[in-house]
This record gives sequence, C-alpha cells and structure tokens, in this order.
Amino acid sequence: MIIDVVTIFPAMVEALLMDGIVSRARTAGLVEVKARDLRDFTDDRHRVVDDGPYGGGPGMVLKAEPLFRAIEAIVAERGAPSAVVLLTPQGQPLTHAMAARFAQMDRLILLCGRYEGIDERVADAFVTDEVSIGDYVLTGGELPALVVMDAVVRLVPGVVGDEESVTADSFVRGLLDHPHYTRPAVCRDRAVPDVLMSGNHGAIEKWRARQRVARTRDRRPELLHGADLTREERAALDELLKADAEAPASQKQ
Ligand code: 4FD
Repeated sequence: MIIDVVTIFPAMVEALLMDGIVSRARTAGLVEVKARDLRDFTDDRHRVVDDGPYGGGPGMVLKAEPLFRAIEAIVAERGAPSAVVLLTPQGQPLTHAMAARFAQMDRLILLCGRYEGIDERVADAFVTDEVSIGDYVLTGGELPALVVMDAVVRLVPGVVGDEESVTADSFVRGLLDHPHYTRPAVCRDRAVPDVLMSGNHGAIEKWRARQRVARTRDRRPELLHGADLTREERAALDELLKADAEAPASQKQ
C-alpha cells in the first residue's frame, strides 16, 4: 500500500515514521508513506498556501491551486489513487469498518486541512471520502491523518505479526474489550481475578465474555444493538438483562 500525505507540516507526518508499527511496516516493504509539502506546489516567492474566505468572515482557507497541483503530481507519479481522503470535522466518523475498507486499497492520498478548511472545489474535484476522528476541532488535519494511517496500516496483512490479536480486537465485532492482566499476580495489594489463575479455559472465556458485554452495556450501550455477539456473549447479555429486570440498578449492592 502506498500512502501520500499532503500537508504544510511534513515533519509531523515523518515523526510517525520514526518508530512503531507503521515504521516497521515501511521497512518490511508492506507500506510506503510519503509526506508531500504543500508549499512545494505554490508558484509565488512567498510560497503562500492560504487566503481569506470569499464572502468574508474569520480565519483562512487553504488555496485550491496548490492542492490541485499536489494531487495531480501524485497521480502523475503513482497512477490513480484508490481513495482521496480529506480529514475534516465535517467528515464521516472513523470506524473499524472504515479502516478495514481503506486497508484493502493499493494507493491512498490523505489531505490535511488547516485553518477553517480547504477550498471546496478541491473536495468537489478529487475527494472521495471525508473523514473525522471525532467531534472536536484541531488546528490541522495532520493528527487525524496519522490516526487514520495507524488504524489502517495495522490492518494490512502481515503488518501485525499476530493476526489473531487483530481479529480478536475490540470493535471488530462491535464490542468493547475485556480487562487484561499480566505478571505479577499481586501488585500494590491488588490481585488478578482468581478465574484467570484457575487454568479453567471454559470459565475464563465465560468471564471475559461477561466483562465485554457488561462494559459495553455500562459505557457504550448504543454499541450493543449493532454488535455481532458470540454464543458466550449472548448468554452473558441475557443473564445481565434478566438480573436488570429482577432488580433495577439503583437497588443493587
Ligand atoms: N475531528 C478534525 C479534522 C481536522 C481538523 C480542518 C476543515 C478544519 C479536527 C478541514 C476544518 C480541516 C477531526 C483542520 N480538526 N482541523 O477529524
């Protein structure tokens, strides 16, 4: 997979490539990531990338021409991209399903806006997907682009050594994850739950399923409706719902 990132801060993107999984994927030849400096596609002496908005109002807008040139240069070099993704608070919320769809693609272009956004004509001409990493505004699309890249690259086959750790992930089935523990068995007077030390794999799986379902119900109840539950999880949910029906939360110990 080839990912080209168009930004006025290429060093921010390159920072992610210094360490970690994305960097390993790159040295393993599984992905190629290239930061493209938007200022390299200006043609004035001051390399201006922004201007005030037509119609007036506060802030600045990324100019269309440098973005058009940057995208056209990437297309000329690489061929047509599978997707051109604009990171924007107006985008569709990033989900696991969306990351999995991008992970199937050969060539991605990520556009990082700044200020109030980018000239809409670029979006109209080239952008296939507008994506948001959450309902908050940042100073630029660089951090969202890095978030998307991390979520996508770890799903590219071969990038994460243990395929099972990817498919067992929280959100693959639309459920929060169970708690995890590692050595030592007691830390600052806090013991690991007995069941995990029991060696009883049936009991362990049952406990974990119950934890996933209970946590999802408590923290993100809206996820439960769309979740793809295993038999164990379905049984745990039925038990929790039965307990709820018998005693409302307010009168439980
Ligand atoms: N929530 C996000 C993305 C970008 C951003 C920008 C239009 C602002 C938050 C286009 C307006 C880009 C997000 C830059 N802030 N800021 O994913």
